[in-house]
Amino acid sequence: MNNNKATAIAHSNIALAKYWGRRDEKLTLPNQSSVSMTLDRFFTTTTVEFKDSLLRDELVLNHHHVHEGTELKWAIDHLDRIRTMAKISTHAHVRSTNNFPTAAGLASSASGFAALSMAGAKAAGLHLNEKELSMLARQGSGSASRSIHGGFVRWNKGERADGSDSFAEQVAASNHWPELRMIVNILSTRTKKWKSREGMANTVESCPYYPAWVKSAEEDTQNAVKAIQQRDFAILGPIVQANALKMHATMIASQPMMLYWDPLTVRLMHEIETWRMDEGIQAYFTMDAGPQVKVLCLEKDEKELVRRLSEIQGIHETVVCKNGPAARLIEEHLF
Ligand code: 2P0
Repeated sequence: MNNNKATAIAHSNIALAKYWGRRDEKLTLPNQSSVSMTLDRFFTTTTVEFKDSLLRDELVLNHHHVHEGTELKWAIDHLDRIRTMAKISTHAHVRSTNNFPTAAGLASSASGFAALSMAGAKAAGLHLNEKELSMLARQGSGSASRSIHGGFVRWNKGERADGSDSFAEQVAASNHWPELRMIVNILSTRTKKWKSREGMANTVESCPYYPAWVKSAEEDTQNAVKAIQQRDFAILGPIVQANALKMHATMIASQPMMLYWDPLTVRLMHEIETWRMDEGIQAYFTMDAGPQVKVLCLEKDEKELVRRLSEIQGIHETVVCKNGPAARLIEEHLF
């Protein structure tokens, strides 16, 4: 094989209207469409090399060799998908680094599987278009389907059983809304209690509100896309916050309950709500499968929000993100 080594960078994304629940576990087919904003400041860099001399796949994640566990299994499963598509059986050496904490609800699997898909496909000699890459990334991790693109991205749930219509598409470019900000507050860097796919399965199975969430989430995605395209913050903000709360309501009402929030998460929710209701600071919160609070706002309120957040004890780090670019191949390899 020639050119059997490739490196890609993919950015993480935060869903503005979220995905929670699969209709097909194996193919990662969601019960609802979702829409996200790709972030400029959080990304994964991954190098993949297929080598005849390797007896097994090797994974180095954030400078540590991974010898066992779910991360290794998921990476090998994904390499198997790539090998099947490329009709090869060669093992690979994979090195991947995140510039942010892994698995703490900051969408590391989104950027991780998007980067692995792009670098892996290229290293295996495949020539995939964006749609094919998105469908490949989706099978590694649902949200990764969205991290193939920059800007604002909708993942269409699709209808077909084989998943051929379930892929992500850009709905607005990364320069479409330069004033929009996502302020990411890292409250805890410990690994989340429930991996998303287990958590979703638990919700689908046990939450009595799940069907209502699915219906409502689909409408939220449609309305959020319209608001993004019209750059209408007064419409988008409330949809984003309410959508996150509805998703968390289904998590909390599952058996066993899944409460991803820390006390500080709840404190920030109160603060942001008060700042907006009482003082007119246009900010809305969203949380994923972890305690971190992400604040959606416009440039005009960014400085004041960052100042206020810096006065709250217990926040490890506050990172102001803008809309970020698409996944891409780069020439500098990690090894
Ligand atoms: C999202 N999340 O839309 C939702 C909101 C978390 C909460 O997608 O099981 O790592 O690999 O498909 O993509 C995180 O779950 O889950 C996620 P899998 P993924 O961003």
